[in-house]
Amino acid sequence: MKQVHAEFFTGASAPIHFPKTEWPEIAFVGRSNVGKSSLINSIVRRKQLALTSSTPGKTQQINFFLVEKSWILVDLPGFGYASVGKVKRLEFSKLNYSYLESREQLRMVCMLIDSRHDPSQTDIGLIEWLENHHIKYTILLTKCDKLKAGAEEERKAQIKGLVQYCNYCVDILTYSAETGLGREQLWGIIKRESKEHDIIGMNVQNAGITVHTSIEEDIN
Ligand SMILES: Nc1nc2c(ncn2[C@@H]2O[C@H](COP(=O)(O)OP(=O)(O)OP(=O)(O)O)[C@@H](O)[C@H]2O)c(=O)[nH]1
Ligand SMILES: [Mg+2]
Repeated sequence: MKQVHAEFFTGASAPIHFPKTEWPEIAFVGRSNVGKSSLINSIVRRKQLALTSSTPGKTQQINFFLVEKSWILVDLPGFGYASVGKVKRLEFSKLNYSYLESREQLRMVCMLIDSRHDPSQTDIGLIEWLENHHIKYTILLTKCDKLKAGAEEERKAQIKGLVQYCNYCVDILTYSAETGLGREQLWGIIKRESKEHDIIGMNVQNAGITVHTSIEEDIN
């Protein structure tokens, strides 16, 4: 399988630091420790591109990773984890919402939910927020390798019921960053959603470099 080129592009702890680029972006949101950074690493087949930790609250700024010099994976801090303290928690959530509300190049959100548990109020609130803001999202049920056989389908059916009247849910995937379950499907969705807009063959200016986007190519 072709090696995926991915590199850290920049980090932002305030909206003023969001990069002024035009590459399409796919953002990863969800509760702290749900597996956002691990999932990003699994997509690009790297162990430590995005830093992960068993202690919640690892990602403390919005990190932008440029993939194949043509689109960006965006790793957001986790929502709603009490141990980082109330002030930090509010700071992260303000930063996250200002990114999600304002980012024109955002093509789709990957909304992560821990497959081992019922969706929390935070998860449901996020889905409602994305719906109200007309932002497309794919739900990824994470850590499926930790479930007993068959349980992932039960969880998927439960989430399907939850979003049955939703308009912006693109798909629901079971995922494991450990085994790679769901990776190929997610690639397909990301490719399609990134392509659906005005970027094919467009020259994108960034930091003095002209990049010819080539997402027609299979990025796997
Ligand atoms: N078994 C298993 N463990 C996982 C999986 N994905 C993540 N983990 C573990 O879950 C923990 C949290 O993963 P992270 O990727 O750091 O989670 P995060 O959502 O980025 O967390 P914050 O940055 O704190 O918001 C780490 O110990 C990972 O090794 C998975 O698919 N399977
Ligand atoms: Mg993280």
